[in-house]
Amino acid sequence: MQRIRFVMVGGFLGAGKTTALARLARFYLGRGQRIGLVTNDQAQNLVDTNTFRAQGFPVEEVPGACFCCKFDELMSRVENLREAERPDVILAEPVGSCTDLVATVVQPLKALYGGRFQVAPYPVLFKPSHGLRILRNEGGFSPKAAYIFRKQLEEADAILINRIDELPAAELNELTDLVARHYPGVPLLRVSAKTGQGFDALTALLDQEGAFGRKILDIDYDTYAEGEAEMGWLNSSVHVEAAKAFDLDSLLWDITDQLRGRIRARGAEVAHLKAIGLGSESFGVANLVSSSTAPELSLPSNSRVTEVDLIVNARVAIDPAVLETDVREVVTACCQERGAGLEFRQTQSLRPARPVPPHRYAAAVCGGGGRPRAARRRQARGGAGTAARTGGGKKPASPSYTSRWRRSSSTHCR
Ligand SMILES: Nc1nc2c(ncn2[C@@H]2O[C@H](COP(=O)(O)OP(=O)(O)OP(=O)(O)O)[C@@H](O)[C@H]2O)c(=O)[nH]1
Ligand SMILES: [Mg+2]
Repeated sequence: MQRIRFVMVGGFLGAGKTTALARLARFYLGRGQRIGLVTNDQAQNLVDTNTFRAQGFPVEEVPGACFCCKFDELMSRVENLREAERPDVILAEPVGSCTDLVATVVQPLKALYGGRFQVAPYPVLFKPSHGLRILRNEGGFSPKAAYIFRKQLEEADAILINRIDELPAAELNELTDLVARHYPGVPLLRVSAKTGQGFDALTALLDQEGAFGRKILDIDYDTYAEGEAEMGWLNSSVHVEAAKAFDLDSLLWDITDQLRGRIRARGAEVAHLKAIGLGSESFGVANLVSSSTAPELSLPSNSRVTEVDLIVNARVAIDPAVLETDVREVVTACCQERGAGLEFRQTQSLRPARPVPPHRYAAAVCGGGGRPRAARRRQARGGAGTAARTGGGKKPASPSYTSRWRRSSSTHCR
């Protein structure tokens, strides 16, 4: 049986993962390969799933927690895609606040499903709007959220500085130097998920075989969990109807822009705020990737509608109850301005729960299967069996639990 290529692209909230994966999906389709996409989120009703689906891509989603905590569900969604689409390539988008994916997703894939999947190198997109401030030590986010941002880059096989289509040359050069200094030896690509610049190099990198997906993090799950929990998370679905047609793009833009105003007035930082409007024959997407940048219509619908299903996803460093009030009030006001009635159908607002991955490999497995060397060594001594595979999210029971991770993180495959 031909093994399926598994391509996962990481990066912080709003870094450009969905945009990059849609571009990669088109690339693989153009090369005559079949594809399937898997999205992931802390809650139901994902803008990204609908964005992929509206573009005609086969997509499955894993809601409720990150891939690392839902590894078995990820595999069952991939199995659905395998049965329905017979894909050559699976493209996976993890939650942007998630890290430690090499130990909790890439390694289990190689160890437990190595006969079915070939895992591509794991690239991580660098988000300039927050990343520049974080690497300059100017803040941008709280220290704990910045910790997640840095850890995401630390486990990358390649770092992709995104948005080069709009970055001033001086900023791009500074970023290139900063990334090279903080992550020495890591391949660095400059790309634009929007225009496709740098994607020849990226697709060539993703085709490579070798010792990839092996950077097991030395990570403190307390800091990681606290950093994630600083984020207010909201997913809301709303049905909107009006007697007279209204411009869908202006509704989406107004919602993101007015929310930006409210959030800025509260002094809170936006990680990513996005809204999709799904009409019967058209769709549009608006995004806001930080409190200090302008909203953007990333996929304009160029249409007028009388009926639309709206999904709003917001990830903001703010109390989720406050975020929910703001979203409800702004969406209601924007719809009423257009003479439209609305019904909030489903809303979830939360702080992400502590990640508790069912599989965590403390050492890299070799190629497409087998057990980590550390586990083999312990078994040979009649020790703790598969001790190298541990529940990563559980609070360390003793200092030795953490130090075992740390010690074995440098274990290499033979
Ligand atoms: N100018 C520019 N905008 C980009 C680029 N890549 C992504 N964007 C924009 O950045 C915003 C966020 O992009 P997404 O692809 O949704 O980011 P994401 O990483 O999937 O976000 P989450 O799933 O929320 O973590 C959208 O408005 C995109 O159009 C790029 O290369 N250049
Ligand atoms: Mg996305």
